[in-house]
Amino acid sequence: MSSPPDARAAASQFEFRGEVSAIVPHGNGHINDTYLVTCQTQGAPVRYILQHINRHVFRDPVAVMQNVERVTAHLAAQATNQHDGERRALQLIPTHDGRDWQVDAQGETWRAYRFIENARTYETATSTEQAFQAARAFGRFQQQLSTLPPPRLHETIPDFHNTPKRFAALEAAIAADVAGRAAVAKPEIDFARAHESITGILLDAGLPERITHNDTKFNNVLLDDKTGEAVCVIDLDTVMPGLALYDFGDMVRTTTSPAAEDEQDLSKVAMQFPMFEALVRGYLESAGVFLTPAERKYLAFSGKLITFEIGIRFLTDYLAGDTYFKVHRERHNLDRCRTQFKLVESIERQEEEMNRLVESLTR
Ligand code: ADP
Ligand code: GN1
Ligand code: MG
Repeated sequence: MSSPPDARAAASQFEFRGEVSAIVPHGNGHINDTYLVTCQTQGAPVRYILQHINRHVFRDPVAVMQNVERVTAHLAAQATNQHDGERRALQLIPTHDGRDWQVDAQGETWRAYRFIENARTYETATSTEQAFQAARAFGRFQQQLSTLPPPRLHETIPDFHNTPKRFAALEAAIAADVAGRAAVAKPEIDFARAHESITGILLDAGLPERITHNDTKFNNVLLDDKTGEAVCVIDLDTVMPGLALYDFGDMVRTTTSPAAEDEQDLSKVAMQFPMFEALVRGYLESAGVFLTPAERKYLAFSGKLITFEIGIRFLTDYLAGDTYFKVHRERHNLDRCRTQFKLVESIERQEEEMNRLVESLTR
């Protein structure tokens, strides 16, 4: 077993103001380790976010950080003349030797951001206004990055949203069944196989490549505590070339259902139509300026596809013995898979109506 990452040692390498007084784990991410760092200064305490990049998942942390440097700088440049500009883009804190990240003695990569105060993330959305805000912010994020100068961003995880490849990985995990779990997961495996035909639809639709976030979970946008406005899009490790619909699809997955991603009571999982409508309205308000007719046509479908895709990723990891996503209980990945597949069914039942709504809003 390797030792846990040493956050205290890592924190000592960054140009934080004042003395570090506390470092505590923060957030609910499945991949990286995030810490909230508090520093005592002569005035009010100052807070930072310190993150350790999971190099089992991100094989090239330097590529991740080069993308993050370019993306944060580009977004910050566009935020300068906006109200509240310094809260609108993540800001990296340099190390004592002037770098934007640090590699520690164990070869682990760390970075730090200014903590954006008076805002927070939520695991689930509770109002249409929240859904609207998130979608408009992720759409604006895509729009702002459409002017990022070359070169092309690194693909930090190749084929990240290649659903046919994700499906092939699932089949390989079923065949290997290394953890002896395929029998328990038979209903989910059957569900996945019954849906194989949808996996290639977006890739075959001839949609334009854009710069996309690729992890637009509702908990990856900070909402202002007072106004509820979306302040800042966070979690930039997977920003890379992709399809706009990967982002819209993941918003549908994480914003339209009132249930948590790992809810065990599946009766709580459902695609709520008013939330979908709010997402479409919010997204079109910002991304409407560049979306092509073909992209609009697949908005509803993308919700089904990305929900299915993350579902098969959870199922694959369950079968592989939980090596990718952090788990906190028995069958955690299977529970996550079940909520995704339940949501796919819910979307399927409403897909025609969702398409009609999109058509009426994009005419
Ligand atoms: P993960 O990849 O583990 O999901 P995130 O980058 O999303 O990591 O960060 C985890 C949580 O930390 C977020 O959900 C958010 O609540 C909080 N967070 C991250 N960055 C900031 C920041 N700059 N300011 C305030 N809160 C932040
Ligand atoms: C992971 O790191 P986090 O929790 O924001 C995953 C996403 C999944 C998500 C499912 C790099 O995101 O792709 O959609 O879990 N990130 C990576 O909740 O695999
Ligand atoms: Mg996150």
